[in-house]
Amino acid sequence: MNWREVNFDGIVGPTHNYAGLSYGNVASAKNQGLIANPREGVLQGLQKAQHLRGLGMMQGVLPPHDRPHLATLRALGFTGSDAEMLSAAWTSSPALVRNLMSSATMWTANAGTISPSPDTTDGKTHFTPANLAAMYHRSIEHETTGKVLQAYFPEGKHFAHHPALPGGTHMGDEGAANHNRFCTDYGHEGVALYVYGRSAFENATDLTFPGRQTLEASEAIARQHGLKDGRAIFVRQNPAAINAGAFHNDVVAVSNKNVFFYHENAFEDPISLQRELREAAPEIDFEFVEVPSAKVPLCDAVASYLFNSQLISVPGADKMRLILPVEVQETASTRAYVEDLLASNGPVGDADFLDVRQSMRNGGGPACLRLRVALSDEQLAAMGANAVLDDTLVARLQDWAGKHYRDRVVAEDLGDPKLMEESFAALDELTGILNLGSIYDFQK
Ligand code: SUG
Repeated sequence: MNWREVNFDGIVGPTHNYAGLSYGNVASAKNQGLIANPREGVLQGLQKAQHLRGLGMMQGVLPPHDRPHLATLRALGFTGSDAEMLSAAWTSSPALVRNLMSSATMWTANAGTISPSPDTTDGKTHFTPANLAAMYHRSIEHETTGKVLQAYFPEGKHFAHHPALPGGTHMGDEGAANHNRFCTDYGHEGVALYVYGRSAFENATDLTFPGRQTLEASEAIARQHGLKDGRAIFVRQNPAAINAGAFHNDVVAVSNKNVFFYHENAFEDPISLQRELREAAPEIDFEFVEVPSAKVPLCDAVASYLFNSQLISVPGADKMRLILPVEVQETASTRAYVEDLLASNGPVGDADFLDVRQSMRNGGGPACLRLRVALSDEQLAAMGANAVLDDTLVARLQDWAGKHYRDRVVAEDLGDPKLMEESFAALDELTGILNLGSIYDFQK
């Protein structure tokens, strides 16, 4: 049976803006207050997806969530019509509204953790939406994410769904951004590497920025997904990397199949980690590409997002390919490193540099924008919704964005009921295009 890894990219939402909401995320803080262009953002995302399709990859999309999040407004005691609630909230706390208007659901690497069926004891693919408890604006995502994932991958013979972990920041879980799956091929049994920032019940005095993911949360995910014995490894992210702005591990590391591409400072003891991985999965012929600080200082890795790239196996190609943000080309150390890497006759043979600047300014590179799902032919056929891109769907999405999206959103717009109405109209039409049914609160 044929297997492939499908990338599901988050569609940039109509309220995309730069509110500086993510403490510890260098780009989010630096770009607070910039004028955002949601229409350009959505088109940049679709262009990236088209680029991957052009290489022969299968590519899906995930919808933005409804913002403002009316359920949260109601839960916080606001009453009346949607517009009345928004206006009252804006008067009471513009900061609250900024959080409830965020388009952060575009970064679908944080949507959830997925354990493909070859790795689990019951032979099903397991999904847990991430609770994203560390950041208020993201903690409101998991319920809708769960609904979307269930619509795409119906519970039953092939797919099993779990609710997001309870327990707030103690059980902080940021999804696939802190999870790597190694394997020989997508349909073979893999080994999972969970990367956490701190322990739930200890005070991490070595962290200046939040360690969003806890060890206990990672263990709970592995447990509830029923991973096969000995096939889950847990490692702490180097506190130095978190303190330098690597708020998720995928800012300093990326993997595909047997290859692990990471910064020297991503983990405290990479040699032990390599040994552990080899011992856990002796059948996998691991290739570790460790990037030394002497060539790429950690600050350049964080600023350029060298590691927040997609490392992909293009059908028919001998070597893997990196999909990088253009910022890597614009940073001297990372540009030179990629040139050396391609010339080194290692596992990576090609690199493409793409413009996803609307997302990058909020700390979201190519890898943040996608959720990977390994699927067999049979599983692919069992999918619901209409979310795997073909030329027709891409054209419809481009038209849809052109029709509904603004090319300018600033902080003052976020309390404007007109932006809310436009956004809801866009999402209402999108659920029809993606054949999703009614998944949003405003559709009730
Ligand atoms: O959670 N930025 C996101 C970026 C997520 C990137 N994802 C991965 N690394 N996988 C975050 O910090 C900024 C929103 C703002 O400031 O308006 C934001 O939420």
